[in-house]
Amino acid sequence: MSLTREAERFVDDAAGLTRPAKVVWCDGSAAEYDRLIDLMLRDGTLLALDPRTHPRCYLHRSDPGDVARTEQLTFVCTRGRDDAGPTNNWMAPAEAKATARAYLRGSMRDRTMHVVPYLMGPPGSPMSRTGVMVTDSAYVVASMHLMTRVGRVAIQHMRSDDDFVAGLHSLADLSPDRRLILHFPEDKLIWSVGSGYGGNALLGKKCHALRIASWQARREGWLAEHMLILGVEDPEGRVTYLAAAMPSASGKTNLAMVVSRLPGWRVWTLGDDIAWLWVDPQGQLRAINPECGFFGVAPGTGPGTNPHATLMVRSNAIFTNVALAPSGEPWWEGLTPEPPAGLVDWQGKPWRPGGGPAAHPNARFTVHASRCPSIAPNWEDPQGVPISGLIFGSRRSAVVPLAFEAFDWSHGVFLGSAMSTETTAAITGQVGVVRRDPMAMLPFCGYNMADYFAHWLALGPRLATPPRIFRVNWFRRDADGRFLWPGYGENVRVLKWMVERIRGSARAEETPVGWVPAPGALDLEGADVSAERLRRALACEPGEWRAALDELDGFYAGFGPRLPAPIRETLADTRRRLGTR
Ligand code: SAT
Ligand code: MN
Repeated sequence: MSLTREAERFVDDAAGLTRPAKVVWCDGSAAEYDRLIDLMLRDGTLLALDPRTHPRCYLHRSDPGDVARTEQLTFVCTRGRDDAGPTNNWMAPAEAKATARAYLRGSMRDRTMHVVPYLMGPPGSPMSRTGVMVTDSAYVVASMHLMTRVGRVAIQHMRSDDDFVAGLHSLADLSPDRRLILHFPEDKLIWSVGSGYGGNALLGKKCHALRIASWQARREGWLAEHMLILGVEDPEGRVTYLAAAMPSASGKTNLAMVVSRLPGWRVWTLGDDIAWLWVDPQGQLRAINPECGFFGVAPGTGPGTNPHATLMVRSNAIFTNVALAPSGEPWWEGLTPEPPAGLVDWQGKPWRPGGGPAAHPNARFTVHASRCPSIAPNWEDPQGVPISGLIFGSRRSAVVPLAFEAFDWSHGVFLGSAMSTETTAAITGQVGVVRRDPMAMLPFCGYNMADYFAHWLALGPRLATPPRIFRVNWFRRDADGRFLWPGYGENVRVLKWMVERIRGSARAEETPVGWVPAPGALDLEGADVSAERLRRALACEPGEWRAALDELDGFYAGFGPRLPAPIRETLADTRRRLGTR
């Protein structure tokens, strides 16, 4: 099946620039996936893991300088600088292309260029979108097979709506000095050169489904968000759908697949990273997951923290930068309490206890969503699922309570805009420093974030019953540095409270920052949490908040007059409620 003429022209131009030895058109078939895997096993890009314990599982060791997203090399290249806004790196489109062209010229010489038509979203959904990416990385193609719908289904969709995002990807020489991740939202175009890492290279993911899609979503009145989607089923079998935004490597995959500790309650998974949300004709917010796979952080994933993920990566998974046991089984910190003897680390070197982590802290697994034991039966419904609650979560050792609820839609948007978080290994740079991360979209919003806040605010009045908006922080610590809340499976208690708030039955207490669960309102039956520790996890300390809001004020100042007035006013209201001392 051939591409549209416009897509073919893009492919020809890309080939003219990069000069591949061969061009291969991908059809998305299982046979094609097998061929790619074979090829990579032969050229050493992949190692086969133990086929008895991990059938059809492979290990990829990346270039050691290419293990995470490189935000400093990621640019939004709008014609006007202000359209990218103060939180994005910006380059003028002509300059960006001229610089990248030098890295791309002839970069696929002696290599195959794979042409990958892909669909983001369930087949047949009016919300789904297509892309065509070209790449010289077989690893990227195989990963796209797991994460997106490749081939015929994409081409059919592309023909029916005559629209696609074009993506040019080349590993080139993998040098960080000649690496650029460029977005041209006005042209629905992505150029990525010099990295084979997930978010930099699987162009359907952050580049398309968040940066370009967020730009389109603003024009067209919907939302492209860095959110998981889950369904909470109560003991009567009623399912309530929630979407939750959290920064990279901060527990989205774990929450999306959480195994309930509460009898009768269970959680269904619909997505773990990206949600596209829109208002239906009845004024109901709905969501689809544009992806069909998971690209999750391996370290910290184990039977205690994420039993479903631990099971789902036992077959048909590609691992990147995990450690390897002599048995041919993959290993990472947190998988088992004790490392197996004779491990080699993520770079293939013999590993000794005390010699640093065996797996890279941002080591990943890539697996198709259908392998997840908790995948919702309706996860591919073209009409998506109705969303009754939105959650903003971040990683803060202080200030932010475990859980609270916004007063209304615009207060919720303010809470999202006010998020900050401690950085993780998912991005190159220092780990553990607090930075602003509104709606967990700092690295992914494809336009001026002030306009993004305005877009969120404008959505509220279009909603018949706006979803409740919640703020969570699983990561608050006591003075000794210990987490106040056990997290993981216990987080379902917080989800239950949210569902009961949505239904109007759970109690909450008003604080200056929002509604916090009232004493006794969080179901602690069977939990190992003292009432005192929970009280501290939920406490709102006015002094801490006042300081945090001063810092927030400085961040908002960067947007100048473009910052929507309701955001500024909600900040002023919050300060008034907190008092002056
Ligand atoms: O950007 S990735 O998709 O590689 C993972 C993440 O950081 O969320
Ligand atoms: Mn993510």
